[in-house]
Amino acid sequence: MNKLKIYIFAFLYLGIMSGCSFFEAEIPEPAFLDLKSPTLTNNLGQKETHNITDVWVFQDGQILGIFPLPSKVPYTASTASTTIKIVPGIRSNGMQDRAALYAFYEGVETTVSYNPGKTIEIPLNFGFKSNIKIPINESFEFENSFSIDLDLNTNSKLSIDETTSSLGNKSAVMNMTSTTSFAEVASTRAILPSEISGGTSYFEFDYKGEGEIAVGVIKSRNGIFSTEYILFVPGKPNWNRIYVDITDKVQDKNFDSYRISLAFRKPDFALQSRLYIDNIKHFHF
Ligand SMILES: [Ca+2]
Ligand SMILES: [Ca+2]
Repeated sequence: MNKLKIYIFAFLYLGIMSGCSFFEAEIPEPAFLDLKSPTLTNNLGQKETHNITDVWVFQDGQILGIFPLPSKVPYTASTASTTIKIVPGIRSNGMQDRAALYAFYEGVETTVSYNPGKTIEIPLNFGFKSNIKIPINESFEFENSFSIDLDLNTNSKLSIDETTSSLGNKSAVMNMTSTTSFAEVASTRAILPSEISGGTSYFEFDYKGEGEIAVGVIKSRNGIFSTEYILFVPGKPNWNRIYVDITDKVQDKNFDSYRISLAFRKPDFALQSRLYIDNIKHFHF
């Protein structure tokens, strides 16, 4: 071992024995952002249901990280104040490992002072971006815009329900029995390629009940219809919101128009089951 190496080892050893105080002196004490449950309000000022699970936190344009809610986020600054931007995040297609910054929700931005050791609460009141399109927006309060019957069985249809809802007073229910164990509906609204500027496209809704809901896109091209299912969503006992990424299915615009299709399937073991849906929204730019 030569002399230089011995010096380096001695230096590191002293550093460890002294608790690395010469390193610690370089690290400023953090302050904290206290982030609690978020709210989501639409452009008419009405509360919306959401499933914002985490936030993407930026400080002066640099990402601090992705944090599950609620969280206490540490930050330091070399100036007396710093700009914090908080962007809502969701789990795309309901998958825990697919954290996505949600392009349709507006984040919050604020300037906070940097007081080491102190905690500042930032209320997370999110909204919708102003430049988004919402071609389908259905809470089943006044009508049912998923009334096209694709399965051709008149006994199965989505009907309005007033016993439960995630938003407002009503939802839609698919009642399934041994003779109606599968049902398929589509949106009355058809979306044209000319309506789409490009970029991300999502379909989201609240659901609960027993069975499975499949979400698909039904495209019309030269008078021929084709349906492609994207995601199969198992029912849950309590209301849950899911975000379905349909960007890949619609961005190439290889259709004259498309609708959203929903298929419902009864669990094999059940004689009868119900699946409820509410607050359906389809977003694109
Ligand atoms: Ca409703
Ligand atoms: Ca039917």
